[in-house]
Amino acid sequence: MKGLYIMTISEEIRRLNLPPILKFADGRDVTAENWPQRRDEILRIFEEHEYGCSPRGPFEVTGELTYKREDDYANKVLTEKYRLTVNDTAENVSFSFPVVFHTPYGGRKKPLFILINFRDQTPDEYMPVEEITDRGAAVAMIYYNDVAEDANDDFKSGVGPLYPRDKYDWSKIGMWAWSMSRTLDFALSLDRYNERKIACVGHSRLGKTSLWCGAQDERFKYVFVNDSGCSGDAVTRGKTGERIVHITNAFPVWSNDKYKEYRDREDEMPFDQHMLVAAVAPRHVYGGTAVLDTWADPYSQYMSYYLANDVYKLLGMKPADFPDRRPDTGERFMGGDIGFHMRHGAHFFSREDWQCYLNFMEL
Ligand code: GTR
Repeated sequence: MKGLYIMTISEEIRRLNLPPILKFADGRDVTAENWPQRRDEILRIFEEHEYGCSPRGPFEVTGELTYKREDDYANKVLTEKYRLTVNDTAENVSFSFPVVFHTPYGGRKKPLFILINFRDQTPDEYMPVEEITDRGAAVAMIYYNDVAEDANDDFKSGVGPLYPRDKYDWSKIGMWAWSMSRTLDFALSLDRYNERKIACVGHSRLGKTSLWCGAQDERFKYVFVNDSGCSGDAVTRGKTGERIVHITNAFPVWSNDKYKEYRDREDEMPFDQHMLVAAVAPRHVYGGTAVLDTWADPYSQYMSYYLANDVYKLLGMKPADFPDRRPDTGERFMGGDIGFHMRHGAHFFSREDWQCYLNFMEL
C-alpha cells in the first residue's frame, strides 16, 4: 500500500540513536582511506559481542570425490559430491564434511554460489539447480547439520568439540560460516570458478550465517542475505517481531554468551546489524526480504542497507538508489553495488529471490 507510512526512513533511523558506521569507536571520522581499519574494527566487535571467535587456521582443505554424474540436467551439468577434510595446521585438528557441486559445462570459468542449506538433498526447494546452472553459474551446497547440529547441545556436535571454548567461543552461526569459507578454499583449488563472481548465500538463520561469512571473508565478492532478520541484517534497536530475548532463549547456541547480556538492553550495544552489512563493502551485498515476514521485520532490514549505502558513496562505488521511505511490496533496488528487494509473500527462499540474485550478478 503506497504512501500510508509517512515518516521518512532517515527520521525513523534518527530516533533509534544507532552507533554510526562512519565513526571509529574512539570518535575519529572514517574516510575512504581508513575504511579497511574501520571494517576490521567492526568485525572484531561482532566477534566479541555476538558471533564469537572462530579459528583462523591456516587450513589445508582436500576433497575426496564420493559421487560423480557427468550427464546431469540434460547433459548440461556436472554433479559431484566431495567429502572435504579440513586440516587446521595451527591447532593440529581435522574435520570432514560433505559438499555437493553442480557445475554447468562450457568454456569459461564459472561464477559460483556457495549455499548453506537446511536439507541434505539436491535439488531442493531452496536450491533450484537448473535455474542457476542455466544462467551459467555453479552452486555448491553444504548441509548445515553436517558441520554442527542445529541443537542446544553445548557445542558437542560436529566441528564443535575439536576446539577449546576458552579460546574459541564461536557460535553455531560462526561454525556454519566457517564451513562456507572452507568450501571456498577447496573450490578455488579446483581452478574452474571465476574469482570475481564468487557468492555466499543462505536463508533465515543461514542468511545470518551468509552475512557473517561474507562480511569476514573478502574472497566472497557477492554476499546474499535472504530473510535473515534478527541478529542478521535487521537493525535490532526498535525492531518488531523477533528480538534478542526471543532468539537467545530459543536458540542460545546461535550466538556467544556476551550477546545474551543485551536482552532488553539493545540500546547499550556498541553496535547494530547495519554495521555488519556495511562490513561487506567494498564488495557487493544484497538483502532479500518479504513483506509478510514480520518476525524478521523487512523495514528494519531495509534500514541496514539504507545506512550501509553511505559506505558505498564514501568509497566511490555505485550506491543504490534507495528512497528515503519504507519500501513498497515488490520493489527491487538493483542498480548499485549494494541491493535490496522486498517481495510479496512470506518467509521463504523463493525462485523469485534467486532470480534477483542472479540478475544482480548480471548472469
Ligand atoms: C526462527 C528464528 C529466526 C529465523 C528462522 C529460520 O525460528 O526465530 O531468527 O532464523 O527461525 O531460520 O527459519
